[in-house]
Amino acid sequence: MRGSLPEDLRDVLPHAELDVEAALEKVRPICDDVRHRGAAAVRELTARFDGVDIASARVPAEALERALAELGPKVRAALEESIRRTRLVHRDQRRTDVTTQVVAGGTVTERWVPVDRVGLYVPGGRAVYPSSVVMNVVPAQEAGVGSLAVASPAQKEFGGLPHPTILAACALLGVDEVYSVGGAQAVAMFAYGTEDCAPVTMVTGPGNIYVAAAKRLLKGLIGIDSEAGPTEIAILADETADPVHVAADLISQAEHDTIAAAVLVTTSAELADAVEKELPGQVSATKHSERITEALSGKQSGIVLVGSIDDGLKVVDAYGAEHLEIHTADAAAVAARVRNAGAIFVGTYAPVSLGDYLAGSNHVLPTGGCACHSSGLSVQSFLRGIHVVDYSREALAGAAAHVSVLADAEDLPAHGAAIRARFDWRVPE
Ligand code: HSO
Ligand code: ZN
Repeated sequence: MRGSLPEDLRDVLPHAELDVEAALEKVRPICDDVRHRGAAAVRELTARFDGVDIASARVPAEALERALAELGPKVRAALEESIRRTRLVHRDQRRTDVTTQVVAGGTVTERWVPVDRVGLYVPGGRAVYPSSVVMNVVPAQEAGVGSLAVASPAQKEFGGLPHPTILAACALLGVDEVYSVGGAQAVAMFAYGTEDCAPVTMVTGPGNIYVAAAKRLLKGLIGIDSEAGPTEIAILADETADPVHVAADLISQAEHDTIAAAVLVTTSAELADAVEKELPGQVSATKHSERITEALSGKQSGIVLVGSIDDGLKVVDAYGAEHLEIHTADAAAVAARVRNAGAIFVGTYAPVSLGDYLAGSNHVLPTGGCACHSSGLSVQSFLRGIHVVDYSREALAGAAAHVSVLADAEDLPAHGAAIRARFDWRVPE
């Protein structure tokens, strides 16, 4: 697909759509069942959906130790380096409390407090991503969350345990509370708690449409991160871009899903031609070529030719991609002008694959245009900023008249009275 810049930018670059609303009806009875029957419901639902009989949902400590002992040394070294770099970046995201002296004797402090307990969902099946365990656990730990549990679907081929690489990643991160439960029932188990699992205050992590629906349904009772949709890569490029790198990066994210979006926005018709020529060879040489071909030919993927980098920036800002790569002359300066993206990758040596595993950045990012209003997962996601108000008698006296006036203006006289009660029921001079 090719096109030039249309009038209404919202019509360009359609995002893949997930009908989470439709899944809500299926998920509601599952969540209710877990709410009312606890662990027994979790066990039955696991037998029904995953075809495995689990005596207990809790993964024993020995299974975690065994998975770590059996993890290949190269994967272990790579995961350790990923954890180290991700920790470096997220440690710098910690917040310090700030106290503002509003008037003499009157301060407001913003105190940053981590949520008490987090449940992290890790998908099973086709998407076994130990890297996502790192990207969810590290920010929670660096935020100071005291209690962290992981749930991942029971796998028949692993005797009802989650995938061993997931278990090994948990062990490397020091997470010892792991459950072999997947789907909506895992989110419900976290939200309501069962005999096996204490309730959590927040659930994060990607999952299929039923996991997303359960998170939407139970939001409010629990906090959630943003709903993860199919992955997206947009590349803004000019004639200086290398078509081999551009094609490889489009393919790398198309590899995730048949409905993944890969979009090239370029000022150069020559580059567009070269990328189109380059793609088939690279696609057929790679393992998941069928999935990738479907993703690249879907209506959510394509090439947009623009007349200038300014127009290109308008397009990528309207799109708000989960991942945005900049392959242009003076890429850093162009990147600095981008307003909407989940994460920005500057120049040819910062591909999205680096960010997926080892840049130190987080790969849990807003999709479906949510980058226009939301951020990726970070330490901040697990913190609450609590205002602590501390006023002396004199400082309150100085505010009393204004409070009374505003309270009366809102027809809430008891608000003003609560102040006057401290000053013999009069507004202090
Ligand atoms: N690109 C994915 C994350 C991921 N890639 C995990 C590889 N493993 C969504 O940001
Ligand atoms: Zn990826």
